[in-house]
Amino acid sequence: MTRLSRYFALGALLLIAGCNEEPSPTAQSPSAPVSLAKRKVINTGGSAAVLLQRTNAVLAARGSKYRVDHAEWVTRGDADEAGQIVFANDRGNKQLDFQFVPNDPRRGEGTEISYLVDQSDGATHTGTPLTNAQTEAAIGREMNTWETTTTCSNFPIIKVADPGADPDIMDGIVFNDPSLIGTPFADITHAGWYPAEFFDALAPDGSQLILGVTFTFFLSDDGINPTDINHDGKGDAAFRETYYNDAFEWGIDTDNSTAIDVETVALHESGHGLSQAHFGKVFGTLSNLRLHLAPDAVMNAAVTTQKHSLLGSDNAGHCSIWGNWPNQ
Ligand SMILES: [Ca+2]
Ligand SMILES: [Ca+2]
Ligand SMILES: [Ca+2]
Ligand SMILES: [Ca+2]
Ligand SMILES: [Zn+2]
Repeated sequence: MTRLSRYFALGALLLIAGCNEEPSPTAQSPSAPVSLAKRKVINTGGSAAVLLQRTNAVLAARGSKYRVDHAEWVTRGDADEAGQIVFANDRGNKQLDFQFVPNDPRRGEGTEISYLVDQSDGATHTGTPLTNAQTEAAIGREMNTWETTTTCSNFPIIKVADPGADPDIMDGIVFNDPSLIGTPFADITHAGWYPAEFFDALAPDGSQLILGVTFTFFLSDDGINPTDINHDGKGDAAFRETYYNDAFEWGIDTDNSTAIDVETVALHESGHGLSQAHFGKVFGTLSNLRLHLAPDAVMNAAVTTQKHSLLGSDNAGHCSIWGNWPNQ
């Protein structure tokens, strides 16, 4: 079966299952991990805003000191939609940026930025599968790219070893399972590869569009507004989580025409992890039904060619955020 027809088939199955609260097993991504494939997904009506609001209700009920602000996702350049940013709360034109605070005691002090790879969800299952070792190595390379090839910042980006305990929370919300609501151990968590259902909770046909999504969580005293303990006019970031779509085929050092290149997408998502937003304009071209993005950047809202290096605007965006961070 070709890649395209497989997605149409998957889409048709999801359509059939759409009115059934508990889809039949045949509607699940056939190769998804069994433990996740059997799980019931909350009904968001395909709305990320609904998901985010539900998330904050759950966090409030648990007495958490953090809330989710927004989700940012990236699509493929041959999708008919570009990536989006969706907010939990409509703050009107007062939408805030969120940035980490250096030496924030609530994040354990220090001026390094930490990341973690959830090794139990690092394998892929569509097409030629990848092992966790392969995806974790690609993530290590792109984190190193952010650490070593950006100008005007020189802080360490350190890897926290996977402790074995559940390091991510958003899967617990999507699968409506408190036992999957873990504890963040790093500033940036690469939460792993998740089945189609996870991405269909974000957008209609999300599993056919979204390659990866990053959620931004902020620290809050009142459960609504972010704190700003360093008075920089930016909400204080708590942590971020990135999820990758296992319904696509993934590869190592691929050109994104068939298998999606892990390092390219992870480099983009870690840009969000490091507080950058999408960059550039998106143009639709009717002649070939492809998106065009300009200027070309890792932080474009859609993924086209393989990118293992940062481009000018990616570095400039990084500098605008991290230029005043205490360097070591
Ligand atoms: Ca794990
Ligand atoms: Ca989890
Ligand atoms: Ca995970
Ligand atoms: Ca702040
Ligand atoms: Zn993005």
